[in-house]
Amino acid sequence: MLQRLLPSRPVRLLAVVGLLAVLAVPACGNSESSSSTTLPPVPESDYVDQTGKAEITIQAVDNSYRSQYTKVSPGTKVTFENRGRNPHNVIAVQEGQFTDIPTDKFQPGDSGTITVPDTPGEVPYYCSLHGTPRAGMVGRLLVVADK
Ligand SMILES: [Cu+2]
Repeated sequence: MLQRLLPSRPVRLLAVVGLLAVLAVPACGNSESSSSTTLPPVPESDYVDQTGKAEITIQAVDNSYRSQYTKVSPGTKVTFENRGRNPHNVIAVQEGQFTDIPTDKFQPGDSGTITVPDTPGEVPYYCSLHGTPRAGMVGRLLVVADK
């Protein structure tokens, strides 16, 4: 009787340790994924005000956008001009907010036009050759409703 009970103790201990490990892993994974999708905030005073215009221009140089942060009205057409010596591109961080300007159409001297959404909000973009969605060659449009 005693010999049949003894082996079950270490087995039960292993089961408890295994359960704790399973519970701990998803908690770590969730906090990492949520922080990587949140962009650093940009104060509204950092934005160049270009509201009330149907069309504006933003330059891409090596390696940044000028202006980097631009406030626009809904539906504005934004023309990006590559004034640098290197190829660049303009990629929407949130896929589908506008049609990306690909590298093969944004060589030095090229320009491409996007239309910002009709709804107020932030429209972050970046150059995938010289940045990531969060850092490097990044820019942001702030769409604000007309008064
Ligand atoms: Cu670039």
